[in-house]
Amino acid sequence: EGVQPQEYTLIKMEVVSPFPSKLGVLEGRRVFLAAATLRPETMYGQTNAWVLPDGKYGAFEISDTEVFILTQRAALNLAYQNYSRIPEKPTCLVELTGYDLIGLPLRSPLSFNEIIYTLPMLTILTDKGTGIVTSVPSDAPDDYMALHDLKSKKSLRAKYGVKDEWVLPFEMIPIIDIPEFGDRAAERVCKDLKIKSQNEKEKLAEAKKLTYLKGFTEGTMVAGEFAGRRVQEAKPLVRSKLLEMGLAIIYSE
Ligand code: A2H
Repeated sequence: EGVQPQEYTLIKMEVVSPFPSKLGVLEGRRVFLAAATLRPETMYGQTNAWVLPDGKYGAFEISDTEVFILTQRAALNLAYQNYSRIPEKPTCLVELTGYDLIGLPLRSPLSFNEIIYTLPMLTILTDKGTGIVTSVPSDAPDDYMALHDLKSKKSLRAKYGVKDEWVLPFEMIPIIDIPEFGDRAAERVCKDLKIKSQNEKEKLAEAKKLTYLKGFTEGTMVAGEFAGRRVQEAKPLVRSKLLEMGLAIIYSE
């Protein structure tokens, strides 16, 4: 972690019932995967959620009716930020691993895809954010490569029990146009840098730097309510909208 606190937007990705047996005790409540993002303006282009298969997660009571699935560490941070049924004390209703979450269908705020699925990503850090990431392959190089890996490798899907229909129908959605990179910047930069898989960490860090900076300073929205506006303008507008509608919360660490 850096010296400066990082402020994320936590996107409430709602788990669609009926729940699988592992989540049976949660039936009757509203259950969300809580994904930490720095790019709320890209939420129109979500294609899936990411979890770490071997990661440890829990389902924590946020209020009388709402449950968040995230890491214990993030639940504790949230409890200190006043998101817990019992003040400053996260209550875990069921312990889970990433494997338990793979395949869960979700309804996520602003997403053009009405239902998206929870899929494995092998490079998720459990000591950052919530350990849950929402995937926008048009604009995030990590998301693009992880989805590309799953789409192109049947054996990878088989290894993690990923069904074809959770992955193959989901195409990139153009959200932001960047003069130098076009409207699917992550794909363009991954191809330019000849990145082969999600495991090429150094190249992906480079790709992230390129797309993140250019996207913010030179990007224009091409989809959603703020189409035609600069990314710099749209970002706080989309964020406020999500917060006001109760579809997201602020999370700092
Ligand atoms: B971002 P920073 Cl479109 N492990 O959201 C790995 N990656 C994580 C994570 C974790 N535990 N928690 C969050 N992230 C990802 C959207 C996005 C993101 C776009 C483009 C770039 C981008 C959709 N995925 O991030 O190290 C989340 O992905 C590149 C910087 O705290 C989150 O924002 O700066 C970002 O990394 C936070 O990373």
